[in-house]
Amino acid sequence: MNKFFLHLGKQPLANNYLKYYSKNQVKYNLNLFFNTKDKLVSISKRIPSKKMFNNNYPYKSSMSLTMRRSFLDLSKEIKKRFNPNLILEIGSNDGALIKNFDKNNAIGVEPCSNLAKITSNKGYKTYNNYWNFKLAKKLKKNIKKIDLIYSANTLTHISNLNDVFKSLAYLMPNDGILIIEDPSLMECIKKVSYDQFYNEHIYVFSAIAVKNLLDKFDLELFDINNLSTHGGSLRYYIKKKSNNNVKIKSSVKIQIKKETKFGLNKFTTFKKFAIKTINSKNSLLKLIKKIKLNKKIIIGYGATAKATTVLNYSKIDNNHIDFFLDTTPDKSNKYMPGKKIKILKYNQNLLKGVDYIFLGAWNFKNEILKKEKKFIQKGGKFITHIPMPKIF
Ligand code: DWN
Repeated sequence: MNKFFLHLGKQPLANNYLKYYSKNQVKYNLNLFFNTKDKLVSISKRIPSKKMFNNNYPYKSSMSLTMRRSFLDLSKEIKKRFNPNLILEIGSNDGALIKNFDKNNAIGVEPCSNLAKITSNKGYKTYNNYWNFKLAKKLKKNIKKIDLIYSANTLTHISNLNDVFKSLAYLMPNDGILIIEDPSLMECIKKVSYDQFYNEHIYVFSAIAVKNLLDKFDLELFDINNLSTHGGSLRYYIKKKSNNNVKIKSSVKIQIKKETKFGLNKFTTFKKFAIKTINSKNSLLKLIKKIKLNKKIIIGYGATAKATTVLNYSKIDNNHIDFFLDTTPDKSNKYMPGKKIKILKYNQNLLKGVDYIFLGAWNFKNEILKKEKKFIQKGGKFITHIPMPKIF
């Protein structure tokens, strides 16, 4: 049974950065639910994938040093630990992971054609498709053996999880390895990062929910790593239940025990999160309004999908934030979704005269603080809403 716990207002498509501001940009109700049976947390409104992931998806994983490093480290681990002949990445984006593999050893699947083009132009076989059973069948027919399947921040974007995991189990050989990586529900709740929810993020997974899903397809977890990326993520290592050659590590039991103790299997946890979220929204707006009373300049840093949720939910607009800075070329000179706040191409000179930076990309706080030492030395301050709104 799906139980409602939070309404995050009306939200535009989180990555729909418009060239010309329109106050009529389409918005959808963003409501969060907890399923008492399978323990999955999801949003209710499902937008057709084609509306979100098409030929002009702006987000590129390679835009941050943190993510480039994380993918490089993972590629080293995969080679050392599993030594696969062929890996398949679902949601290969701009190739931040597969570029660390030889062209003959890695294949991408990417529904956004602008991104798929990047990896195929570099010589990587890239299927410009959505992940589904039809594609899994095609791959099984065309490719001899895929030893390892990897997918980061992608499966949570696909509505039909039964089809997702059925397709994965079908394509995996008996000794195959599946690694998936997504924001951790426990970290999201702990940090009150309600901004992990937007129309693209249909689910935010816990290990408990992933285990329940895998059970249905005779798959099982054999290791879990906690990562600091995207505000705290989990990397799940999965095998077929019939494969007894891989040992199940204690990390699996430990994570599930931690999550159960924290209450991720209980609806009351999400009711408490909803109250904290409402308080966070109110105090962020109050904090920003107080700063503006003193005629100070606030800008945003990192025009993230997460920031779209925060701005539209907290009713923050161009009276509060002058502009956003972002390094992504496809976001430059466009407007934050749902808001008349312009995004400018990152240039350190644009920080002159700025008093406060609102951290849209709070998940890259360390990387950004390192880069903006000058701003800090000159007395510049940051605003964050994670875990609670504050200035630092
Ligand atoms: O799942 C998803 C995740 C992985 O990426 C997507 N559905 C969409 C996207 O979400 P996001 O926009 O919240 O992701 P990020 O990775 O937090 O976005 C960071 C943004 O900040 C990028 O647009 C790049 C920008 N940035 C910047 O301008 N300067 C980032 C850093 C580190 C910087 O120094």
